[in-house]
Amino acid sequence: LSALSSTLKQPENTPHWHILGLGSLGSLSAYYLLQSGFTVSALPRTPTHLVARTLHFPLPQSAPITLSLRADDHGQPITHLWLTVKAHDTARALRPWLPRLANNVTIVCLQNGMGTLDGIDLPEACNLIYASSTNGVWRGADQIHIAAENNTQMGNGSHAAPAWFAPLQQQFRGLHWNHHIDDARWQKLTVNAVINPLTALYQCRNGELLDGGEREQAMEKLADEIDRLCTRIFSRQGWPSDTLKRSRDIAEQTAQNTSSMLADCRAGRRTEIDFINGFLLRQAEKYGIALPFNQTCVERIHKMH
Ligand code: KPL
Repeated sequence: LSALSSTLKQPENTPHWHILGLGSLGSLSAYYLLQSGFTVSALPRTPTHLVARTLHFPLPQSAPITLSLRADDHGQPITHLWLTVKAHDTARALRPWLPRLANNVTIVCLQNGMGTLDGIDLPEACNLIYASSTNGVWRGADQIHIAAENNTQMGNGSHAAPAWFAPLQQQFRGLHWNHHIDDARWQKLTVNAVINPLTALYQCRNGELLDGGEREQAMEKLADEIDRLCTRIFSRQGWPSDTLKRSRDIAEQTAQNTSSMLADCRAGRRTEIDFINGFLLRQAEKYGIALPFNQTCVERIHKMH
């Protein structure tokens, strides 16, 4: 095994990163941050000195790569935080570290769903950068399997990316700065809101939703409600009402995938439904709109765990 360690020398004027959530995307991110020359510490859930993960890349990369990250133990302020915990775990995982966040902390939030940071008291001058990824990565214990490296977009609404972004982009496959990151996040959220609950409820792969029958009708019902809501939310900018088409396209492109929600259900883990369709329901309530089929799907998923 080739080994990469968190003790790589830190070049000048480059931040030290802390990672909260060394699951699949967190581990892949840690690997690319190290490759880019940054130093990285893990913020583990339980006290430990070292966190190890083995990454398996698709062919032609041959040998697995072992990451070994030192757990944070020096108590310095956290200036750059990479946040990759599961949506529903965010508040619990972040709370112990809040007092350590620098006032101008940069947080890269790479999570499924929306509303994960609602109600969390972040420092006043926090630079919140959202990221959205279509990478196919899954985890079995400390083994991380990278099935497909597609696209990861990142942004905070400004045109210019921070200085650390350029070296990271050179290493991180498919990474782009997108100053319209909110559009990308809404596009991903709405596709996840169609594919994820239905694959979990029908216990099927993404492509098996395209059955020309009941499952496709369910996709259409969810997508119609979501488009109705988004048309209201984005009344000024306009909303293309193409959720069904985008969901069908992604279901086709990822036909063999097990969605993250189905994987969570099968593993008996809590799903991210409250931050996907649940988030949409909370928005709908604000606008006085009913989303009955989304509501039913949320309730059914809740019953499953
Ligand atoms: O993001 C996904 C997920 O499973 O969470 C999709 C796009 C549905 C791919 O599986």
